[in-house]
Formats: sequence, C-alpha cells, structure tokens
Amino acid sequence: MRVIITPNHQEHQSPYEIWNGEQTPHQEIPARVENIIAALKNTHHELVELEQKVPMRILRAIHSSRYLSFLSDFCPTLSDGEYKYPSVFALHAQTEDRYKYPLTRLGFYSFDMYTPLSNATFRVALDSASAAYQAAFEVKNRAQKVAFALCRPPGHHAEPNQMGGYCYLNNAAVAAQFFSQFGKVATLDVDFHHGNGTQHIFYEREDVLTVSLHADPDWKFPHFSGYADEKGAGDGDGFNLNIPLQQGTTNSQYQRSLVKALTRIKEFGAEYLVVSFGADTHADDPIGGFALTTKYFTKMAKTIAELELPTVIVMEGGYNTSKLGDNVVSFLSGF
Ligand code: SP5
Ligand code: ZN
Repeated sequence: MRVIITPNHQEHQSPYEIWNGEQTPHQEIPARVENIIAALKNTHHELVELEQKVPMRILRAIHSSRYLSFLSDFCPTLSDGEYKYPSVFALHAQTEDRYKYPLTRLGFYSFDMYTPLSNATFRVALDSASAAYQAAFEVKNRAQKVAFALCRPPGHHAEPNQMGGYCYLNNAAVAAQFFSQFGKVATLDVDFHHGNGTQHIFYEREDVLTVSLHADPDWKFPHFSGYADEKGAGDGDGFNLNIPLQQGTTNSQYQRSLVKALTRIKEFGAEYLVVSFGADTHADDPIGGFALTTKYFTKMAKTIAELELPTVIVMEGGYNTSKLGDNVVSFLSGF
C-alpha cells in the first residue's frame, strides 16, 4: 500500500515532558518514525513523499480559527531550539479575546504539560495533517482501497480548541472531514489511549461515527474522557462509542471488543473508514499496559479490513521505538 511520509518531522523534537512535576524523557521522538520507515523499506509497501497541503477549510471545520491563529502566531515568535510549556490552565476562563499575554494564551490552548511548542511545531504538525489529507485524497481519487499516513506528531488527542497528548492538529479528523463530503464516515481508534480529540470534534454530528477502544481513562491518560457513557450529543447522540478496557487486556479480550466496535460501524452504514492506529497497545510498550502481541496486530487489521471500506490508516502512538517498525509492518500486512 502507499505510505505517505513527511520529510521534516525531525524538526519537531520536544526536549522532555513534565510528569509529576519532573522533566522526564519525551516519548514522542523522531526515531519512532525512522524505525517504521526502516522496517517498511524491507517490504513491498510504497513510500511516497508528501506532496499535498491540507486545505484551510478542512482545518477550520475541525479546529477553531482562534486556536489555529494562536499556533501560527505563537510558534514563529520562539527562537531556534526553544520549547514553551504551559504552567497554568484555563480554569474558569472567560472569552478568548480577553487573553493577550503569550503564556496565558498557551495555557488557554493546552490541556497538559506533555505537548510543548517550538518555532517548528506548527509547520511540522501541518505536514503531519497534510499526510492524512493526502492519504484520504488518494483513496478517494485513485483506485486504491487503503493508504497509510505515517503522521508525526500524532493527532487524536488534539481537541477543537486545545493541544495535548503530544498532539497539535487532529490528523484522523482531517481525513474524516475530507471523506464526510462524500458519505458517511466511521473513525475507529485502536491506539492505547482514548481518542478524545476525535470524539469531541465530531460529538454533535450524525454523519461521522466515532469509535474508540482504549485503556480505562480512570487509570490512564487522558483521564477526563473516554468513559462508556459518553454517547454523543444533539444530532450526534448515539454516534460515539467508547470501549474502555482494563489493565493487562489480552489478544482474545481485545478481539472480542473489536468485533463489537465493527458491528456498530456496519450497523451505522459507514462508507469510509479512518483508523487511528497506535502500537502502544503492545505488551512491551513503556507507557501502555495491555498485553497485545506483534502477531495479533495482523489479525486486528484483517478483522478491520473485512469491512471492505475505503480506508485511511493514520499513525498515532506507540513508544517502544525498537519494536515500532515490526508492529506497524505486522498491522499493515493484515490489510
Ligand atoms: C498519541 C499518544 O499516544 N499520546 C499519548 C500521550 C500520553 N502521555 C502520557 C505520558 C505519561 C507517561 N510519562 C511517565 C514517565 C515516567 N514514568
Ligand atoms: Zn496512545
């Protein structure tokens, strides 16, 4: 299958994350993608360099204009190699226009201390979003059933109005928004973490069904959404499905939940599918907590492919860098 790669992702390289008050090594590093590319070079998959740009009208349909302006205004003010982290978040915030001071605005548009900005971040995040766009565009306009956007930074935690979870722009939502011009879309998020951003972007829409299998948020990030009783609102009531899973979830337990997720997608009548794939569900992931195996990723993908829908796969998380390539190759082979 065609794999869209972005040439300049290394320019975004967060120096650390703030966890429990300490600087700890950042997990979302350029070597992740380099390991995946190295593994893909030994396969029949076709590596294609990014050549498209995500249209602003697609970004504006999924993120607020003010958030996009903040990113494009703030990043260029930083000096080379400088990364800015928020310290105070927008509890009881008033209207956005009130806040002018850069660090106040940074707090307003962030929800954690894992997701800093540099002068390269917005540019690199735009390329990542563009990779998802190109993958969807190709699936729509070329006679190919599936494409893989090797996105970095990841996207599924990016909210309409906030960055977090190493994510700035919601790449999966870009692909879903593009497809939604042509028919009903389902997003299926199989990253270890709940796809909170994707859920909230489409929460009040009935034309995009959002489904996520993930670690119980009471135990793992993003903590404040991903519960089973979040089902959508307004027109979107009934069009969000969360399947939280417990620590130590095995291949067979995961498979049973996956079948439930796919049953809902079939019942919905999806015409297009966007898969947020994270390999952080693997047993050896440093920040995960499930017990899935490399071999199971092939079966997971085969089960998803049985939907026989035009599909974009978007790369999300997965932090065991040395195993990431094998895990991605295993997943793609199932398609
Ligand atoms: C895209 C994606 O998978 N984002 C995940 C963001 C979750 N980050 C949680 C990081 C907390 C772990 N850091 C603890 C290090 C010290 N043991
Ligand atoms: Zn994740």
